Amino acid sequence: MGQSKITNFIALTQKAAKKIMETIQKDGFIHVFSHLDADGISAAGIIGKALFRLDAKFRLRVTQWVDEKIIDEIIADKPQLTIFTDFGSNYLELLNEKVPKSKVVILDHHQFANDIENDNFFHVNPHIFDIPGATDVSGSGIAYFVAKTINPKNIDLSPIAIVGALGDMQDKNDLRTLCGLNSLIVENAVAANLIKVEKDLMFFGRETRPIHRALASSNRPFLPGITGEEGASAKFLKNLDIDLKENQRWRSLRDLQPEERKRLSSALADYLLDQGLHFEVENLIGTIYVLTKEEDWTPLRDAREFAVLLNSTGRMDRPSLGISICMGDRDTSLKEAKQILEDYRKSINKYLCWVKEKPKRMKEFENIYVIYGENFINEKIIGTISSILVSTLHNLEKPIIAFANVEEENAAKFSARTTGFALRKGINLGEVMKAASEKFEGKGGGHNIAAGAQVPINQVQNFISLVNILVGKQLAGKTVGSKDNT
Ligand SMILES: [Mn+2]
Repeated sequence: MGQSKITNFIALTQKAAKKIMETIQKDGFIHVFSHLDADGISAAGIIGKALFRLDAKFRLRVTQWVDEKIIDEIIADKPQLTIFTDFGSNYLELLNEKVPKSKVVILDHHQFANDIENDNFFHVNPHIFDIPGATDVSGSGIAYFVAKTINPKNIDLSPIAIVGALGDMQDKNDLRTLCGLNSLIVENAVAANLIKVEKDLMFFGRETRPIHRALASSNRPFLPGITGEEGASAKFLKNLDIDLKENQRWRSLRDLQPEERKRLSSALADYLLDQGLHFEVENLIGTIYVLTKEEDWTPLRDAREFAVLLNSTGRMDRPSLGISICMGDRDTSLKEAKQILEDYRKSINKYLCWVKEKPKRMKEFENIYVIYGENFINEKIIGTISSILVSTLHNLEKPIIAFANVEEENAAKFSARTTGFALRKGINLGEVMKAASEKFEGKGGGHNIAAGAQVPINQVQNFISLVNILVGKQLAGKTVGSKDNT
């Protein structure tokens, strides 16, 4: 990444920071809107804390998207400033029409249509400088750069920006290390003794899950015979002389001695090689971000576990708990959030059982699998369900498309996921979702491996048929573009 790009990007964050400070000096009221995933909640927490420290008058709201209702609210309340974090760039046109440009700050990292006039907004987005917003900086990262300009003390929020980036899965690099602008945030956090960076086994639940459960719940790497089999997993560990418990308490991966860690890593590598899964070996070890000021064995100590906790508060309609934790509450909010995380896991399990209960709920088409979540699966959780199910499919070449209805909007929300295997065969779900949804008065897009779309409920069957056809085209080696949706 070029140095001038970074310099220009940072200059723009400083311009946004200045706008925010000017508003506060005039005692203006500020509305903050943020996205409800882990990154959006982190971003809201960072901006919230920065505003709180300035004694600003402000209000935070977390939503799934920006819509007419939010715009109407801004028009009616006339706040002196509205800040959008982790979304907003794709609503420039809508905002442009109705809200004075000088009263809007957008801190977003999503791709946006570049034919849209954005000069007069305080619009901070890495794509303006050709910095990749999917890997180099997240919504919370941008919020962090702004907060740091407002007050150097806000460097203590750098771990939250790292949590947000990991929540958005920006670690798609060798050894799952954060790169680009994200690595500048990591440098800040390490220098302030708030983050410790380690290389270790990548199984989820490093602080909170018993080791045998961490191994058994792993989909990446997928361990045939161990994934989904806690008993087999415990036996595997016992054969390596690794104790599952210490002083009555279950040991987690963080508790392994260096010697045990080595033994387990090489045994797992051998195991994968024996199964012919040599490509999974590289997924065993990765970069771990430890929040050193957080308590041991809590979900806040490991940045990826922290992100999952935040995500659950958003998905379960309790984002204010996540925001409070980001702003520093380690008391009641944390206690409640832990319960929410449990409830979230239970509802995911409930949905997974529901899908498996009847064949008509998950149908196999020629090129795709479709999950009919309709009115049963919560639309805020549908993405999680497809992410989990995609790794359990018999045919790795077929993407999974899950949908839930959003009755009040008369829309069906689709979440599409596929595998690295299918990507190598030419699948790009972002292109499929965009082309197919636009054909039926919807909207969609995203990444090659994970994408989404929204279409009117009465177009669901047509949309599914077209997705099936377009995926078939990609598997046959053809590209799918916007003109390709007939
Ligand atoms: Mn984001």
